[in-house]
Amino acid sequence: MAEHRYNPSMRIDVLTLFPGMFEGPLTESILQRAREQGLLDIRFHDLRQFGLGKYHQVDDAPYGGGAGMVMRPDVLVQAIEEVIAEGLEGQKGKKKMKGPWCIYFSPRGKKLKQAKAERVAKKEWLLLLCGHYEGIDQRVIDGWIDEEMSIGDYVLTGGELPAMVLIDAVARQIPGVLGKDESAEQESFSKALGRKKEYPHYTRPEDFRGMKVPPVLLSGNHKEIECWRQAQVQ
Ligand code: 4G1
Repeated sequence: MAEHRYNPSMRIDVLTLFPGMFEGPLTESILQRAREQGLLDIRFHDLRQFGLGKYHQVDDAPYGGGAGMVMRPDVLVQAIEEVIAEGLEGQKGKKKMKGPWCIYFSPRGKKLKQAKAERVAKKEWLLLLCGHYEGIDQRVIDGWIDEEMSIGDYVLTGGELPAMVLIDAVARQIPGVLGKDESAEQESFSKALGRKKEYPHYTRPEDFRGMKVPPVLLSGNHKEIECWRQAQVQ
């Protein structure tokens, strides 16, 4: 019997100089299962392949001087446009899809929060651009990027880890990616406690090296347990 369940899935194209960095985190556990189930279609594109000349140059010195290198706009836009064209090509015959929502990870972007992850999860196609060196030419951001996003205030070597953080946060919002139990837990969690902090967790054994589980959690009184947890997140 055909189960009556719609099958929303998300396509994510990642443009990066280091596609190998994504291998571990996205091929294990929940994300790998989601990819195998066809809920997540993630493709990596090596920016080096779009580089110029014999050495596939992707960066150049900054106008105005200063340290470091900047990623060239011609290389980046060539890559962006090819990836979009290829994606639209693959859609022929199927449902018409808008172009991707293009995100560039940068310390100048707005900070990623849960509400943002939930909004981004509603898109059906994301293009994630990972910067390196000092970043990318501003004209790419002005002309091709829909959203500049940061994961926090610290110095990183590139946008790959931020991209993985976003993929993880977004993927678990896609219906079917989490198991029934996991998503039920998530729902009751957000209903009862809002999107605040988590409460402390305990599991067996009840007494671990003299450290006891708070008695209220063993009481079986769901009202009181809820009350205790609520108090812990304030
Ligand atoms: C100035 C941090 C530079 C860094 C000030 C969070 C950081 C992308 C992020 C940098 C990056 C601060 C992020 C810095 C990031 C181009 C490639 C920029 C690496 C780059 C606070 C290096 N969230 N950093 N510059 O880290 O991409 O998304």
